[in-house]
Amino acid sequence: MLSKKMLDALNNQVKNEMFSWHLYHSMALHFEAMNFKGFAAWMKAQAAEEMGHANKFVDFIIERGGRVVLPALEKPQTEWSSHLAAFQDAVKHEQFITAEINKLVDLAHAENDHPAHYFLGWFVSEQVEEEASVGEVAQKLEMIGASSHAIFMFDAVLGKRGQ
Ligand code: OFO
Repeated sequence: MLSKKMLDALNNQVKNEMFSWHLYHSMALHFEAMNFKGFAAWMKAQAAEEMGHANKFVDFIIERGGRVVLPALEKPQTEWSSHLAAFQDAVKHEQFITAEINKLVDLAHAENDHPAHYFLGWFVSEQVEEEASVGEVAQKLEMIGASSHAIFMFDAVLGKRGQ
């Protein structure tokens, strides 16, 4: 059985992961609007992963006998000044999510909740990968700078994600 504190914190993480989906979907639609199909496909794949994360939390809460309460989601940003600006926001967002996961781990420890602690281990590793993947794209965009030729080539590369 989950403690009330743990249940509320896990429900809050469902909200965080759903907002990640919302934000990355919004970025995908921004790229779609500019006809950068590769950037859009990359972000759609990222958004789909986020809904997968939210569902992992949902399933865990249900398995532990808790009640999932779906949240209202904040309206995400809809436009970015550049490809780099969008990915820099994604990096900041992943750093925020990492901090939230770390807080959950601390809470699981404080509540002596071993199943939650074990469950959250997957997310601790996943956040290393999440920060690395958005960080890698942001770093490459920094190197590309204002070269539109390179951006078009990179669009084709990013479109291969998940193929
Ligand atoms: Fe769910 O890892 Fe990104 O936000």
